Amino acid sequence: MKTTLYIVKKDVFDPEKYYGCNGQEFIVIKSECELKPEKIYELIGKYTNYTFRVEAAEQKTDKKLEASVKQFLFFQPATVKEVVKAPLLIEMKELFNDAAVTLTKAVLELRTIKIRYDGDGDGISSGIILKKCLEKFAKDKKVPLLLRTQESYSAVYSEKDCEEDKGLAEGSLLVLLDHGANQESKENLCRSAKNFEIMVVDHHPPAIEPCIDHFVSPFQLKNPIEPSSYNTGLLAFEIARRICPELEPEFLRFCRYSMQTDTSSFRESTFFPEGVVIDYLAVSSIDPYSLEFYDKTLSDKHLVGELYREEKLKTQRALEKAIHKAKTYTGKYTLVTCDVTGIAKKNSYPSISKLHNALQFHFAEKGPTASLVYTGDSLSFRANRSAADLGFSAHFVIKALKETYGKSGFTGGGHDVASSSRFPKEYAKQIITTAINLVMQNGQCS
Ligand SMILES: [Mn+2]
Repeated sequence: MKTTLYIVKKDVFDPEKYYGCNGQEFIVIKSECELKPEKIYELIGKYTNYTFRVEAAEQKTDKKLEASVKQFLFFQPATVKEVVKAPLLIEMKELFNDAAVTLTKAVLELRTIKIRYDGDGDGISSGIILKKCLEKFAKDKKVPLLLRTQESYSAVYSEKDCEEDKGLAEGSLLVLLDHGANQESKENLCRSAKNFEIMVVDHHPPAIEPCIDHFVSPFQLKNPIEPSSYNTGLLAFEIARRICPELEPEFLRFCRYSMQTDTSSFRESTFFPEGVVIDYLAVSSIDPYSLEFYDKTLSDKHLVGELYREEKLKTQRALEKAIHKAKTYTGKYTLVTCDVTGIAKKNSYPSISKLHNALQFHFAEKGPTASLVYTGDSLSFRANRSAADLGFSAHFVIKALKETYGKSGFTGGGHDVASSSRFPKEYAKQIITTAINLVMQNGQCS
C-alpha cells in the first residue's frame, strides 16, 4: 500500500516512530528508514493498529499536500463576543489570541506542554479550563496530546520546579498559571527559558523584564486599572474560548468560581459554593489533588453541598476565636490587628489567608477597614477599596519592611489591598510592631 505523507515530527523516545499528516489528520508511522521532519515522503507499507509500518520511503515534493497540511496546522483564533464585562479585556485581545495560537501550535507540532498552576481556587480553575480546552482541541484534530499538569509548591517558580522541568524535552511549552511572573521566580524562570518556550498567565505584579515569551497579564498594558481583578481564571477563560468556542459555557463555570475565590470586582452577585469548595479542598489536602479530581468533585452537587457545609463550620469556629482576640484602632479608617497563632495552622483549614479574608469581611461591614493578621513568622494585609481610597497601601508597608528587613530574610508581595509576607522568627516582634506603626501613622489611628 502506498501513501504520501508530510512528516511532522520524530518521536522523542522511539527512534523508529514518526508522526505524519495527510492534511486531514495525524498518522503514526513506524519506519526503519530515516525520515526527515517537514519533508514529504511516498511511503510503501501497511496499516496495523492505526500505525503505518513503512517498508520503503522516497522523498518527494507535493505542493498540494504541502498546502493542505499547512492549512491543517494553522490555527485561527475564534472571534468572540463580550461575556465578562471588564474594560481591559478588549485591550488584551492580542495577548489572548497570541496565547491561543501558541498553545494550539504546540499541540499541532506534537510538543510537550507542561502546565504548572498555583494551588488555590484561581490556579486550579484556570488549570481545569486550559486542560479541558487542549484535550478537546487535540481530540477534534485527532492529535496525540502531550500534556502534563502539576500543582506548584508555592507562588514562586522555585529551584525545585526548575530542576523537575529539566527532564522535559527541549522546545517544550511551559505554561505557568497564577504565579511565576514575580521577581522571586525570575532567576529560575530565566534558566528554564533557555530550553523551553515560556507562557505565563498571571495577574500578580511582575518582575522587570522577566524571561517570558508569552505573557498574558493586565500588567502588559500601560497603567492597568484594577489589575488584580483580572484573575487568572478569567484570563484562561478568554484564551480557551478562542480555541474551543463550543465549550465556552463549561469554561465560564470555572471562570466564575475563580472570580469568586479571587474576589474579582467583575464577579457576579450569584454565589457559587463550588468556588469555596475548591479552596477548601486545596488547603486541607497535604498532597495536591489532580485537576481531574477537582473537576469530578465539583460536578457532583451533593458532594459540593456536603463539603461546603463542612467548610463553613470550620471557618465559623476559627473566626469566632479570631474576633475575640482582635484589636481595633480608629482613624481615617479602622485598623484591625490579630495574632492568629494557634487559630490557623499550616495544612489545615481555614488557612491564615482564608481566616484573614473572613475576619476582614466581618469588620469591613462597618466602613473603611484595613486589617493586619500575623503569626510568629508571617503577616498579611487586607483592606477594602474605601480604605485604599483613604490612603491605605499594603504595598507601601511591605516595601518599607523589605528595605529594612530584606537582608534578614523578609519576603513578601501582593496587591495594594491584599498582601502577605514571611520572615524568620527572631525578627517577628520588630517587624510586626513596625508594620502596625506604619499603618497607624498612615491612617492616623489610635
Ligand atoms: Mn489569582
